[in-house]
Amino acid sequence: MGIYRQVKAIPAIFAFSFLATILASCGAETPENADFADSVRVARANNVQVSQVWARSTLVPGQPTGVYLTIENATKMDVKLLHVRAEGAERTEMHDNVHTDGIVRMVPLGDLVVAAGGMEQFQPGGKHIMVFGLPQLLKPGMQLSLTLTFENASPIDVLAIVSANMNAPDTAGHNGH
Ligand SMILES: [Cu+2]
Repeated sequence: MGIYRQVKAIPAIFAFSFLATILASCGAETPENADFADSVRVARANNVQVSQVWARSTLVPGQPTGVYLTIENATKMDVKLLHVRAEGAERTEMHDNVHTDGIVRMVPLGDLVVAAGGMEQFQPGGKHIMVFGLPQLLKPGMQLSLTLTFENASPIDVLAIVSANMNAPDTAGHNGH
């Protein structure tokens, strides 16, 4: 009898976490007085660290937007970033901006190697992650769940903070003031 009750409880837990995931993907707004630094997730997995994670706000649902972040690789091996998934988005692509004869073109990046002991940055005007088909508006202060998948390191989940600015919010990646 006791065992039956325990078994029955498991689907309820799954259902709850599934619901929580859906709510998170809707970009729940952070309280206005929340310290930005507190809401920046700095994730570590195998000494690969992701920081300065933010997304450009949108004016229309479904409008493609850019996501930016910094990856630091403190391991002794190169790691290869294969994909960045944004929760709820139709798809994401990694792009680089290439300047040729005064013209800037976006070119797809198949993957991105972060050298052993090195760092790579996605930032406005350079490499960026394009997110397509997000059903919700991204308003400043919202959060967007991202999952980074590597060829030879554990996946990393981070939350991007939505900002209307052209640069990372001032406090991104800082601890305290
Ligand atoms: Cu692009």
